[in-house]
Amino acid sequence: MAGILDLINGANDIKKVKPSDYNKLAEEIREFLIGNISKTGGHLASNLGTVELTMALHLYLDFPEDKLVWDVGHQAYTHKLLTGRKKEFASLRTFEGLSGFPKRKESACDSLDTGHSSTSLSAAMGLVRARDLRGGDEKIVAVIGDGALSGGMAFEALNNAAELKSNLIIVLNDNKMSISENVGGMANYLGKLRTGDKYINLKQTVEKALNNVPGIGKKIADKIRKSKDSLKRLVIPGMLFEDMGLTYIGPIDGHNLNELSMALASASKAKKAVIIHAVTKKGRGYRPAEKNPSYFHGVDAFDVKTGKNSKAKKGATYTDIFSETMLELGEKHNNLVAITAAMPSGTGLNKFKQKYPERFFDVGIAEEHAVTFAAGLALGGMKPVVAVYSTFLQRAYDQIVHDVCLSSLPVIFAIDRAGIVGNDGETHQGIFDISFLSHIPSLTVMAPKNATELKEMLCFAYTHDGPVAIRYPRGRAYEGLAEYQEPVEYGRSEVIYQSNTAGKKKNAQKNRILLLAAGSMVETGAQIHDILTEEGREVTLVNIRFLRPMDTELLKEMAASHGIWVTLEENVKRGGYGEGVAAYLFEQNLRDIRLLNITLPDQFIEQGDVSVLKEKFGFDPLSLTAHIKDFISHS
Ligand SMILES: Cc1ncc(C[n+]2csc(CCOP(=O)(O)OP(=O)(O)O)c2C)c(N)n1
Repeated sequence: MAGILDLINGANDIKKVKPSDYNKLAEEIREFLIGNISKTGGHLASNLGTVELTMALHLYLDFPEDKLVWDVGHQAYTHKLLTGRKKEFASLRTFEGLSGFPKRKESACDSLDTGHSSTSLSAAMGLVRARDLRGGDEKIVAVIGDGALSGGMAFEALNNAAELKSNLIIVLNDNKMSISENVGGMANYLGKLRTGDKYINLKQTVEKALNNVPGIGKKIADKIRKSKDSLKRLVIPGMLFEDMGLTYIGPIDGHNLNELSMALASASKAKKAVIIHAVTKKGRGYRPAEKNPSYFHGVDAFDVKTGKNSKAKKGATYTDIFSETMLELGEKHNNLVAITAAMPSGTGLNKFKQKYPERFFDVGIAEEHAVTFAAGLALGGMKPVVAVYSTFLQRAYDQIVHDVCLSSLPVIFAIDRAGIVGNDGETHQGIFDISFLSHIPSLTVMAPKNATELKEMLCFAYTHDGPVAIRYPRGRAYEGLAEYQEPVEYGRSEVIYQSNTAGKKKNAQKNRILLLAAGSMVETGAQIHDILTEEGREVTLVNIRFLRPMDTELLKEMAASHGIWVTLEENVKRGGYGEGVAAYLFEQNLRDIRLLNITLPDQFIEQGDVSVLKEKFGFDPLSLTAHIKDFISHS
């Protein structure tokens, strides 16, 4: 039997649905989301929490003329459904499939490409100013979660939004959760608002009660109505937003379409920025997700009945190795402290948090603050480890340069998800960090070839007097090459396979191949080495270990014996290790050496399984070997 959701095949179709069917529609949307995400994986809990909110917004707005800006964008699945993308859900987060985030090229109803947190208010402010300059009349709404509101950019935008003299609606989707429990003073403040009485209703109740008091009552009610502020202060604590110059409506029930619609209607009348504080439940309507919203924030495919992940775990990940090593280091050194920007579980710091709660800091979605906070901790005698995903560290570039490296402070950056991360797509790939880190003076940048080496590098970093960044990829930690494990020595690369150079013909040097591989590419380099040596070529494989400083001593040595150099790294070309080697060869006037830089292309990399993407870019060992042979025969 056709359902209500079947009536919705394009933007604004929800307006054809009878109000008496709204609840049924919400139910069908939840069923659809649970069924689909259980097969494709994706962000479940956040999307289950925003069903009614999205419906209310779609009833209020006209697409694509009006603009709806989602913060982070992981909770926009219902928005996708209500704008005619239902059929594409089977391909969610797969290569060339439906994106897990808003994408302008996917739909005219998506007004901003997102994935990183706390950008919505700034972008919406820009849209408002542009509308006003153009003399337009479109509605502009930003939806921001309580977690995203902990990010610095959101505060900067709120500060700026207070100056607005035209309408901007900010829907604060407050579910008490970031990925994990939300933290910090703003979260506490929202908690107070949530548990306080509703302002709108209470104001009306107080006025009504006073009006009923014979004689003096009406006078007091009039007076209170005129001095709105004092009544607000009387009924809810703080009034932080109002004091800043924004209008605050709420808290309202974010699952109640009536309340949401009324709030939107009254917010639309204000010629300023209005915050609608909507309280929602993460995971709403699916018991396992309601019980464990953190786990169901982003999930792989799962069994709907049990909520259990249907894929078996395949051995330790780099995150697991980091997590274990932090426990060991924490036990040995009581000045070791750990910092996360709202990702205790994703970065593997959960165990450290449990064992050393006083030495663990979750600062909220605040990467810039996390880095400068680490600088302060280091100045105070601590050894801080900032555990962060490569893509989110992009936020804190200036803090790394200005606050940590300028003073050469001993801060350790544990950079997870470096390289291609897969299904989250362009916004989440960790493909720029070698470029934006390896030119910073005083910073040491490393990449481990396997699980053991990550541990060794973390131990080395603890002893090093200066900032150290260690980048490692998402997923399974490589266990191979375990027999090749020289101690980590500052600035020194590791020769894994040395080609035989004894008693060879004069011309041998010219054709001898040097593979200079970084991090995850050492495993690939070993496979390429095996194929090429099998074919009778002479190949040396070096695990470069240090992206900065470059081991020029080794390069100098290799220049005398190897005529073909191939660099391998999981980073874009510009600013990568390979370019550094090219500059070295140029500076040393080593023009006879033929150099091939294998990198990811200089472009944003779309979503897809890591293996699919690597194949697309010819990053698998067979394609790379063919590429190298082609280079040799044409250079
Ligand atoms: C700059 C940045 N840091 C970290 C993340 C990872 N991240 C994705 S969603 C999320 C939590 C967002 O919480 P909230 O805004 O409350 O949304 P909810 O999922 O609770 O609806 C985090 C930390 C990110 N997307 N961007």
